[in-house]
Amino acid sequence: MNIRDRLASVLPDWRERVTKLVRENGDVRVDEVTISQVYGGMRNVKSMVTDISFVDPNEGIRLRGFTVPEVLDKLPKPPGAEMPLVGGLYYLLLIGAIPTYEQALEVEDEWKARSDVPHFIFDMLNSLPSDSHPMMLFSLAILALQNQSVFAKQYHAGLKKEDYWIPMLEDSLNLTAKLPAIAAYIYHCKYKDCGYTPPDPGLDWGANYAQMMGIPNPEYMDLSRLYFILHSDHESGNASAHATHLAASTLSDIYYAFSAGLNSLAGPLHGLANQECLIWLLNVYEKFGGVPTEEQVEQFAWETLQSGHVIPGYGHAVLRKPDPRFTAQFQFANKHFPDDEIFRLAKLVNQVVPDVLMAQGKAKDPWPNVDAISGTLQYHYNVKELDFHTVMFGVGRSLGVTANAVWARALGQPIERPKSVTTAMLEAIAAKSKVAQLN
Ligand code: NMX
Ligand code: MLT
Repeated sequence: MNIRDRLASVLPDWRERVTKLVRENGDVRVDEVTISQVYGGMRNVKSMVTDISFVDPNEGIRLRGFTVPEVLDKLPKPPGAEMPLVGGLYYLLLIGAIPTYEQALEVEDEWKARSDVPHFIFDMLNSLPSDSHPMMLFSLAILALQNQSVFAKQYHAGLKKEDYWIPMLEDSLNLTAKLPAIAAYIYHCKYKDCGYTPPDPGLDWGANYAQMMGIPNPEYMDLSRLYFILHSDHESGNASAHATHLAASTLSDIYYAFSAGLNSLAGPLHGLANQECLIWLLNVYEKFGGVPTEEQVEQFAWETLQSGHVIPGYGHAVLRKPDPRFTAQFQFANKHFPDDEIFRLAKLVNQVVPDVLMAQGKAKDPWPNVDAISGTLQYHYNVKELDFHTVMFGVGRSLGVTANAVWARALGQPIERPKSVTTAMLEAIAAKSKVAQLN
C-alpha cells in the first residue's frame, strides 16, 4: 500500500467524526476573545484546528500525540544511525501512527522518485543578485515550481471537492522531495562555487541533505535528521504554518501557499531568530575575546534589552517552559561536542538569560526556544553562513505545513476569513461592559 492508499483508508472515519462533531455541537462555545487579544496578535484565541500537533505551554510540542523524546525514540532509524528517518516522521504526521521501518522507507522511496529539480530553477537562482537573502531565494524557487502543480491543473480540469486532497498530496510529496536539493543548491550557489551535487539514491532524505551540502559526515547526517524532525511542526497558529494555511485555504496550490509561509518564517521574531541568535552569541564571544564570565553575559544581555532589542532565541508566544526542541539539540551537542566553545557559550547564556528576562519582567516566557541553540550546532559542523540557517528551518517546516494542507483539503476546511472591527467599535464594547458592571 502506498502513502496515498494509507491516507485514503483513515479518511472516512475522520470525516464522519468531524461532520458529527460540527452537526451536533456547532453552537458550543470554544473561547471568548478580549480586547487585549484582538489588539495583541490573537494570542491564545482558540480558532484553528489541527490533529497533527499540539503545543502545551508547559510540556511543549506533541506530534500526533508523541512528545519529542518519544518521537525520537519510536520512529524507525536507518541502520547504524542515532536519529530517525525523516520519511517516518512524515508518515506519522500524515497518517497519525508510528510507521514500521518499511512504511518509513515507502515515504523515502516516494521522495527519491520525485527528487529531480527542473533545471530552470537552478538557472533562475543563478541569475539573481549575489546579495539576495537565501530565504528570498528559497521562497522564490518554491514559487517558481508552481507550474508543476498537479492540484492547479486538476482543479481547473474539474475535480470533486472530496478528492481535492489527492493532488494536494501529490504536490506535497513532489515539493518536499525536492527541498533538500534546492536548499543545498542555494547554499553552494550563494557561498561556494555554484556546483550541484545530485542526491545519492542510497541515502535517506535527511542524510542526503548533509551529503548535498558537502558534509557527508554520519554525525551531521544525524543532526540533519534531528533538525528537520524538530522544526517540522508547531501546531497551526505559528506564523509560518498559519500563513501557509491561510494562503492554501483559498484553494491556492502548495507552491503558492508554502512560499507565503516561508516569507513569514523569514521574519526575525519567527524563523530568522536562529540566525539572529547565533549572531548574538558570536558578538558576545568576540566582545569578550572568548567564552565570557556569567557576569559579562548578564551585562551584555542587559545592554541588548536597554538598546531596545529582544534577546533572540528566548521567549515564546505559547511556551512557558524550556522548549523540548531546544533540549533535544542541547543533548545532541552535549553528547557530540561538549567542549565546543560556542556551545559552551550557548550553555552559559542559557544559565543567565532567563534570570535577566525575569528580572526585566516583560517577557511572559523567559526560557530558550528552538532557535536558541540550532545555529550553534550548524556552526560546529562548519555551516557558518548564518543567513542560510533559516532556510534549513524552512526545509523542516515544509513537512508539517504540507501534511496540514493535505488534511485541510481532505476535511474540506473552508477559506479562512476572520472578522475585523474598528477601534471605535471596541471602545463602544468596552463602554457597554463598564455600564453592565456598574448595574
Ligand atoms: N527579549 C526581550 N524582550 C522580550 C523577549 C526577549 N527574548 N521575549 C518577549 N519580550 C518582550 C516582548 O517584546 C514584549 O515587549 P513589549 O511589551 O515592549 O512589546 C513583552 O516581552 C511581552 O511579550 P510576550 O507576550 O512574552 O511575547 P510575544 O508572545 O509577544 O512574542 C516572541 C513571542 C517569540 C516573538 C518573543 O518572545 C520574542 O521576540 N523572542 C525573541 C525572538 C525569538 O526568539 N523568536 C523565535 C520564536 C520561535 N520561532 O522559531 O519562531
Ligand atoms: C515555531 O516553531 O513555529 C515557533 O516556535 C513559533 C511558534 O510556535 O509560535
